[in-house]
Amino acid sequence: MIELAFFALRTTWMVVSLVATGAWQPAGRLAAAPQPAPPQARPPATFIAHGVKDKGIFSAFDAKINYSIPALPRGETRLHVNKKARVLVLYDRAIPRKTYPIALGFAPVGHKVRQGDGKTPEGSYTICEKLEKNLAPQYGARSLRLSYPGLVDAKTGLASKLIDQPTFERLRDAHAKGVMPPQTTALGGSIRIHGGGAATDWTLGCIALRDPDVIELSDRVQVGTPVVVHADKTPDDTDGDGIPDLLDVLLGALKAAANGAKYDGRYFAVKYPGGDVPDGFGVCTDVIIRAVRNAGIDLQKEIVNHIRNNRRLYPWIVKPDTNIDHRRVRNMIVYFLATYLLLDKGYTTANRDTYLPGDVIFMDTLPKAGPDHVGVISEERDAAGDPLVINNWTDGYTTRKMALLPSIPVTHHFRLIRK
Ligand SMILES: [Ca+2]
Repeated sequence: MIELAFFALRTTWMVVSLVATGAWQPAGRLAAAPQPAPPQARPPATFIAHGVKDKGIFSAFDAKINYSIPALPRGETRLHVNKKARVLVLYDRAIPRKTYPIALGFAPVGHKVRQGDGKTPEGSYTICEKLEKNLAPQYGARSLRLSYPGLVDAKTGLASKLIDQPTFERLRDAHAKGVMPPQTTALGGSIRIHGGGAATDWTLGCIALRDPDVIELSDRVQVGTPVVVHADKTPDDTDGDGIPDLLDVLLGALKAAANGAKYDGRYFAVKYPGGDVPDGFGVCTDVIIRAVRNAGIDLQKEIVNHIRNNRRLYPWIVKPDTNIDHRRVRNMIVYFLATYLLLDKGYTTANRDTYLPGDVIFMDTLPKAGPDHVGVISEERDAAGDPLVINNWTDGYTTRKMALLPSIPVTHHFRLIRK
């Protein structure tokens, strides 16, 4: 195996230091109306530490996975809520950075139509008020009020005679001015993202988070931040668990590191499709295969099909082999170049902030011999500020985070966004 020779050489060459390393919405009711206290229940065990139930690999490690996110550029974030999956996704521009578990109202299915219906509105809104202190206790640690009723809601309410023309005009004018729309019409109001807990659907139509989550979230949004609430979809979510693919890859890599597979370059016969070497073993490419599989994408099948349909791109393959072809760096990089967004071909202190958790990098561990190693950028940085790389280095190592940058040259930096 080509990789065997490379890794054996790498072991001797390696001189770098490797650090293992309902809210309370009164739902249109008057604020003075009786308000139930938030439940005391804690999130059930099915919620993993980072928050959202992840459909994917190595579920035994779900509860151990957690990560925090840095401060994000002000005014660039946006939120997406998937009601069915009970997931809120925080984006920095187009890039998902974290998911949070949420709770909804007592009637969680369907768009909010009128006050008191217990539903959470679906549509495009913005945050129109942000409160950090002196909150009613049921809001928990923070309150981010949404611009409900929106213009679409107002038009629908007018058409169905829920509201009259003057009320419609007050709503319309508020949206034209970009101020908080009237909150006490028949359409309901006071719809917020707030704290208080996410274990069960307990609000009157708001979106409730755990307090530590809503504090982190509130620090990264402002009045005017867009919020899209969807009934049952998250964009770019191949496996439909509500977690965008890019974050699923990061979580998969973190779980692979928690699993700590021992480096083992042997040839394994594996099933096809969906094949994997035994959980306790793997090489560098298996980290990527497992991480991407956490998004519901089978790189074995993808690469095997790509080889079948593009033999000229793989002239070194005489006889395709579903057991091993997808596990070779040389083949994986051809597939990645044809499929995913290549951001750059080198790592420097100048571009390191473009290296985001979940990005996949190919490396040249033997000087100028070409890419022979691959890993996933982690959420953690070393003392020098360089991101640690989740990888399976070579014989004697296990899958783990390591300080490879900037010592090991990066040949290709990919983000797993399809071209
Ligand atoms: Ca997903």
